Parts: sequence; structure tokens; C-alpha cells
Amino acid sequence: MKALVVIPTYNEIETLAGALDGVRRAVPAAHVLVVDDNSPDGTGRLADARAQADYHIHVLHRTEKNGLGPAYLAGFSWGLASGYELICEMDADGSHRPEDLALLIQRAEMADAPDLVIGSRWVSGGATSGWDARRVALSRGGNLYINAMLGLRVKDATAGFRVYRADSLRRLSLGEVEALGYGFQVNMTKLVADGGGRIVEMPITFHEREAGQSKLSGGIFSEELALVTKWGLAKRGSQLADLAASAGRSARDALLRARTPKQRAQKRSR
Ligand SMILES: Nc1nc2c(ncn2[C@@H]2O[C@H](COP(=O)(O)OP(=O)(O)O)[C@@H](O)[C@H]2O)c(=O)[nH]1
Ligand SMILES: [Mg+2]
Repeated sequence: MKALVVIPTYNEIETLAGALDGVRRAVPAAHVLVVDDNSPDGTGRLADARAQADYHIHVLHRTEKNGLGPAYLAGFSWGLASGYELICEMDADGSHRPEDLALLIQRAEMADAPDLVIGSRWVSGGATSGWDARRVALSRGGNLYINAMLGLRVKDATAGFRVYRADSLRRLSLGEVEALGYGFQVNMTKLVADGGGRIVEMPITFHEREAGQSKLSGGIFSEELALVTKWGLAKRGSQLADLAASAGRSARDALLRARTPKQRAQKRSR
């Protein structure tokens, strides 16, 4: 299937070339779209040079950095308009292994046609390398909270290494995505699950970035936490409303059954 690998970048001059080489080697038929938010370090120019030399590489330049979510959504629209059948997400910083990408794509192409394949750190066989206990606890704890609040039944809902089936992506209301930062991955997982989409997880090994700086900030983390809490409470609220409505229906049915034939006739003639 025609696959597009979307790689968002902000100041990834040290690692982007390695990521591009890796993808071109591991999945030679796939195309790559670098979505650069006007990186001051010249990442966008590097991407342009690579695109000039290789027709498999494309670049989308955006004028300002406004988060991972909007960058990915712009990349998705570009990919959907260009007719790709699979749309992948991958980081530029060496955290995602290109050989794992090849496996995720193969899984997406299998006959059962999953809507979303997630490269998961937290299924059996998945791993992280270079993470201390605190970072592991943050990711595992975050995923436990997400599951408790949203019941997504996904072990790694925050993972940013994924393959979407383009047709499935097209059916989602992408305009409803609220999260700008890392909550974007959870937001997308929730959209697919809410739409009845099928999600499968495949084990990957996540490597801590080799160079450059993480964009994960306290602000991005609190946005994710606040959104997950909001979505979880909204879900609880609608479950309660459904429960109340069904209790109301049962009470009404019981009442109707309890009426005598005479009462029923009176009610009908009213
Ligand atoms: N275009 C764009 N890319 C971003 C933005 N924030 C993060 N990225 C990219 O998204 C990927 C993951 O970000 P990273 O900082 O490595 O997150 P971490 O792995 O959780 O530390 C990297 O390729 C970043 O360059 C953004 O605002 N705009
Ligand atoms: Mg990273």
C-alpha cells in the first residue's frame, strides 16, 4: 500500500538526516513528509535539500511553532489529499527505530485491516532504552490514568509511533481534535476508538533521543492531564445520563403494566 511517513520537526538539525536515512533504508517504497515549524536551527533547509535530491521526500513548511497536534493535522491533510493509503507518525529524534516502522506497516497491511497500529512500549515485547525509573513511571502511570478515565483498552495511548489507514482517518472528525501537545496522541486514539475503529498494538523499542532537546514541557503535560480528566468526566456524565434515561424507561414500562385494563382504556381515550 502507498505509505506516507509524517515526521514533525522543530530544531532537529542533528537528528533529522539519520531519521530520513533510516526510513529510506527500512521502507524504500514509502514517501516521507517533514512538517517543519520554521525551526530556527535550519532543519527546514536541510529537509528541502533532501527533498531536492530524493523524490520520496517532501517538506511542508509552517510559519510558526504551535505544537505537535497542528503540525500532524497539517501533515495528515497533505497526505490524504495526495492519495496515500497509509499515514504514519514518527519522531525525528532517533527515538523510533526504522526497522520497527517496517513491522508496523506490515501489520497495517494485513488482511484484518486495522484502523490504527500503535508501536507500543507497554505491550509484551515492548521496551524503552535510556529511560530512568522516573520517566518510565511517568509514562506507565499516565497510561494507567488514561485507561481508568477513558477505558480505551490501549496500553500505550500516548505513543507517537503509529500507522493509520487513510480511509479510517478520512472518516474521523479531525476538526474535533482539541490537544495541541502530547495529548494529541491520546486525542487521536480516543477519536478512533469512539468511532468504533479497531486499534492493534505492536511491541517496539523506544530509544531516548540521541541529540537535541525534548519539547516535552510541564505545560504540555498539564494540557494532556487536564484534557484526559475532562474527557473522562464527560464520559462518566453521559453514562450517568444513559443510566437515568433507562431507569426512567423501566419505571414507565412498569407503571404501564401496572395499570388495569380500564385505566389503559381511559388513558387511550384521553
Ligand atoms: N513541527 C513541530 N514538530 C514538533 C513540535 N513539538 C515537537 N515536535 C517534534 O515532534 C517529535 C517529538 O518531540 P520530542 O521533543 O522528541 O518529544 P519527546 O520524545 O517526548 O521528548 C520530534 O520530532 C519533534 O521535533 C512542534 O510544535 N512542531
Ligand atoms: Mg523524542
